[in-house]
Amino acid sequence: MATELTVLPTQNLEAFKGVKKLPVEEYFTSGHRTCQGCESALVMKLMAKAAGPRTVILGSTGCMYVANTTYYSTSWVVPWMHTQLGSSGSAAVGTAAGLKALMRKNRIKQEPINVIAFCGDGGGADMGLSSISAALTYPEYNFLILMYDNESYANTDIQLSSMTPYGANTTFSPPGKARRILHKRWKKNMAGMLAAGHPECRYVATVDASYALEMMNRIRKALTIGGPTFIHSLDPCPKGWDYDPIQSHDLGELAVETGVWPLFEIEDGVLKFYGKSKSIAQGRKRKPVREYLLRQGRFAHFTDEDIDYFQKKIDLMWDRWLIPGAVCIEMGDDIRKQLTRAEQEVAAAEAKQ
Ligand SMILES: Cc1ncc(C[n+]2csc(CCOP(=O)(O)OP(=O)(O)O)c2C)c(N)n1
Ligand code: SF4
Repeated sequence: MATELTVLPTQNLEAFKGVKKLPVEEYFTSGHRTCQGCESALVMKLMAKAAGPRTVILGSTGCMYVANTTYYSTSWVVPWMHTQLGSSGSAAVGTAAGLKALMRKNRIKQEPINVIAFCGDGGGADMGLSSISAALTYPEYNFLILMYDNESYANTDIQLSSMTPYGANTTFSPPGKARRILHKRWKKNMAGMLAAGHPECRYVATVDASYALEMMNRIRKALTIGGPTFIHSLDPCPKGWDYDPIQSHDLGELAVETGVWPLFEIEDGVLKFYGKSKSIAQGRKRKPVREYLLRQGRFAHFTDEDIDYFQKKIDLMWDRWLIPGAVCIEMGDDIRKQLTRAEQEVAAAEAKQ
């Protein structure tokens, strides 16, 4: 007889205590054809290691599909399925619902199985945004959507996406004589937007594979918390960002140290910075963005004026946003006054006691 299952339990994936204590098993292994120094491939490897063997992975079209899975060969050791560009959200819900139905009908063993759907920034922040948004409204299914962000449509030769940084040289925005900067839009705030707009989503985080342990532990936390969850990773891409592959790790660190990429997690509506971003939020000096930008060929056409503009935008985020990286809203004067009044009232009440 069929057994009723409402919300499936999740695996209890405790945080890894240190790199020396990591399991040796790999679930995304050799044989893929990504570029040397590809951080997105590293994200796949760390993600699979963090999730462990009882995991189903769904991959949206992009470098991490095309370069990792050729007919009759794959680097995935766990079950894996390709899904259309823009469908990571629907694939995640469909798979989680399918597993639940099979367990309810006793067609497969009842056990917690991780469902992870990944997508690139083109497939996630552009084409697949509506499907991800819809997926994050289903509290009854456990899944993680991971958006690996190499800041372009890398697989089809580095086209501009809504995650491409201001001014970058892409095949859609080459610097020219008439217009040095062709792409003038600022990068979309994906993690903050999804966290703010989806009350059923219990966990949202930003990660960076240069901080591998911290990244894996964010994945483990998302999978343990359960329900619909979302993680956004920033991935240096030697081909699209135009640098020597040996620099990938350094660039990942520089993105955080310059404040360009704040590391944070939002668990049940509570936001915390972590890693180096925590110390930056507490006052640690940020490195100049110049150090990050000028190591990448895609910004080689930048003048001092362009670098200053970029720096000012990053400063604005840290100085004026309600929460740097997450909530791009400033408090209006009225709210500020109200807060000051409330603080004064609390201080006065405390003084009376
Ligand atoms: C609907 C659709 N349009 C276009 C393509 C061609 N295409 C394949 S991969 C890709 C780029 C995907 O970019 P992104 O999601 O950022 O992943 P990345 O390639 O950067 O890893 C495109 C446009 C496709 N497969 N499907
Ligand atoms: S183009 Fe970029 S994302 Fe794609 S495989 Fe190469 S390094 Fe990785």
